[in-house]
Amino acid sequence: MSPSTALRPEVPFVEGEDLEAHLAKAGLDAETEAFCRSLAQNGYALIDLGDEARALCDLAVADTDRLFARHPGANRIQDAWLRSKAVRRLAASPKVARMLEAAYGRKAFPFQTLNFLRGSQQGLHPDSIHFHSVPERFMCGVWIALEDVQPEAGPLVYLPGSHRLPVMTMRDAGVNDPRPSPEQYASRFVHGFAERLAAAGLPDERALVKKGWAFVWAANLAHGGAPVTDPASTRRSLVVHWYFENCLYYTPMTSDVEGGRLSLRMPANVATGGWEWPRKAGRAVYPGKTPLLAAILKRVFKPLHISEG
Ligand SMILES: O=C(O)CCC(=O)C(=O)O
Repeated sequence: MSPSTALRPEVPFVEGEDLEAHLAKAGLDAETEAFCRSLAQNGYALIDLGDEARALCDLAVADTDRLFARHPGANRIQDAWLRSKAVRRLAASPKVARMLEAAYGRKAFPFQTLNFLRGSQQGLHPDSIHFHSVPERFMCGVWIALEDVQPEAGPLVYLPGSHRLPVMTMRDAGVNDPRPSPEQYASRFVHGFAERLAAAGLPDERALVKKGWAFVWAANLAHGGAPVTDPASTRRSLVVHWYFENCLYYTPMTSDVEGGRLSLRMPANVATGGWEWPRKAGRAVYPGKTPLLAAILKRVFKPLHISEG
C-alpha cells in the first residue's frame, strides 16, 4: 500500500465517530468546520457559493430555459453540463470541491447533473440506492438553487438525521434476486423505505434555498420534492451528484450487495470532462463492457436526457 493510500480514511470524516478529534487538528476555517458539523449531525449543510456563482446561475438558467423551450412539458435535463459552460462551472464549483474534501477526507469529483424547471415532487428516497461506493458513503448530492425557492413551488424536502439509519439494500427491501431491477425498486424498495422512515418517526423539513446557495446532502439522507401548490411556479435548480476518489462506484438498485455482485459504474468527471475508473486498494478495476462503452459514448456524443419527471 502506498503512503497516500494508507492515509485515506475508510469512513468519511463526517460519517464517522471522530469528527471532533479530526477538526481539532485539521486547521479548517470556521465556515468549513460549521459545514462539516452540520453534515455530520443533520445529514445536510448549506454553502453560500457567492456572487460569481449567482451570475453563473443566470447564465445556466438562460442555457437550460432554451433547452426546456424545445421540449414542451419537460421538467428535467440530465447532464446539461455537456452543453452549457455555466452549468458545468457551477457543477464543478472549486469551493464545493474544497469543502467536500475537508468533510470526507478524499478528493471529490462531480459526476452527473440534473436541472429541474419546476418542483420534482419526487418521493422520499436516499441516493445510496441509486449511487453508492466501496468503502461506503463516499457519495453526496449538491443541490444548487438557480432562483430563490418559494414555499408553493415544491421545495426540496428532507428528514434531518435519516442519514444515520442503516443503508437499505434491495435485499433489505425483500428483493431476493441476484439481479434486481428498477421495476423491483418501484414495487418493493419504495414501499420498504417508506415503512422504515415511518418507524424511525423523524419529522421532515423543507429547504427554502436562496439563489446561489447549495444544499448538500449525505448519501443516505432521505429527501425528495414537496408537492407543488402553485402550478404556475418555477423552481429552477441544479442537482450535482459527487463521488470521491479511489473507490468502487456502483448502482445498488441493480446490484446484489450481499451476494457481492455490484453493477459497477464508470462515472464521468464533470470537472475534467473525462471519466474516473472504479478503484480498489488504489488499483483501477475493469467495470465491465456496458459501463465502459457508456462512458466512451457519453464523451463522444454528449447525450442529453430530457424528460418530464
Ligand atoms: O429537486 C428535487 O426536488 C429532488 C431531487 C432529488 O431528489 C435527487 O436528485 O435525488
